[in-house]
Amino acid sequence: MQGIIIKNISNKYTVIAEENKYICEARGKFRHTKDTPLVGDKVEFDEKTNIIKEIYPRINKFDRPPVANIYATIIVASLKKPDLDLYLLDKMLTTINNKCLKVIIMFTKIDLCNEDEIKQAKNLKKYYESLNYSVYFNNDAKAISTIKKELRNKVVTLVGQSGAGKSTFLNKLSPSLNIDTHPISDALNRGVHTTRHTEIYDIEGIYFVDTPGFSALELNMNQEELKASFPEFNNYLNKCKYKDCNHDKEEDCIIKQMVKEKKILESRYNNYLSFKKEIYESSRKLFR
Ligand SMILES: Nc1nc2c(ncn2[C@@H]2O[C@H](COP(=O)(O)OP(=O)(O)O)[C@@H](O)[C@H]2O)c(=O)[nH]1
Ligand SMILES: [Mg+2]
Ligand SMILES: [Zn+2]
Repeated sequence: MQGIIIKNISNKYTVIAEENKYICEARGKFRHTKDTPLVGDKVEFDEKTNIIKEIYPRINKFDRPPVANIYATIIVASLKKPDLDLYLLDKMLTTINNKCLKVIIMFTKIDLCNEDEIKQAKNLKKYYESLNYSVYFNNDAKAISTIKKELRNKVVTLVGQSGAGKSTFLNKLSPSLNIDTHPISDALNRGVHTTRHTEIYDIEGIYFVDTPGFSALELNMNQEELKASFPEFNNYLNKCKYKDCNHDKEEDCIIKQMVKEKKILESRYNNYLSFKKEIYESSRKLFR
């Protein structure tokens, strides 16, 4: 039988298959291959002995939290309360990089914006869409139904600052859920996250990974990977004076030129420079 692992507590795997749950174990061959099953894995198991026999090839694998096959990440970013933080948004995009097949940006609280801010938000939507991300506003009912259709039967994760509107979004997907939502002040006062096990919840046929660990944003990459995580740079591959241009202090850099011409968003470029510095500094720490 085929199923998806939705929970792992002390190597007792809860597998969901045709709406039923089975508590399975992995024995024998997985001990030798080091390749132990992960939450998110699609597996073949014996429904009589409850033994996992096979792990299907993964589309990706994350270490913290340990989870596999995340098809999409939904980034919830509020425009107000808390104010839009483009550094954080770009950092999340870079961290996710190309690991997921799909990235969705969900802007919230446009109802709290003034006219100028709405205009700016719409321009941002267009820009990020040009980078091949799906971008929606959370008050768009059509967006909710599109997302429901697109993510059906997929493993999905939801990230974003505390107070951004993640719980509110889940309630919109499935009104019967009734998850607690908190104004920011409350959210901040709820204390530190306690570590929990990773678990997947089926919400309207979408498998949401509940992942406290995903809030730790580490730029675990080298400078080349950083560059590659900015899709807008790829449009100008090899057009700088130096083939391995870092688009920083170099002269005749097409990327800097495009920022001047407003073809590349200045905030994106500045965030790129910040990430570049952060990666450089953490690598220096490593070798000290
Ligand atoms: N005005 C407005 N408030 C919202 C919106 N989305 C969420 N909120 C409010 O923002 C607060 C934080 O939302 P919540 O879903 O708990 O955020 P979470 O911490 O990301 O789960 C709550 O008081 C929500 O009612 C929105 O689109 N507009
Ligand atoms: Mg919440
Ligand atoms: Zn350059």
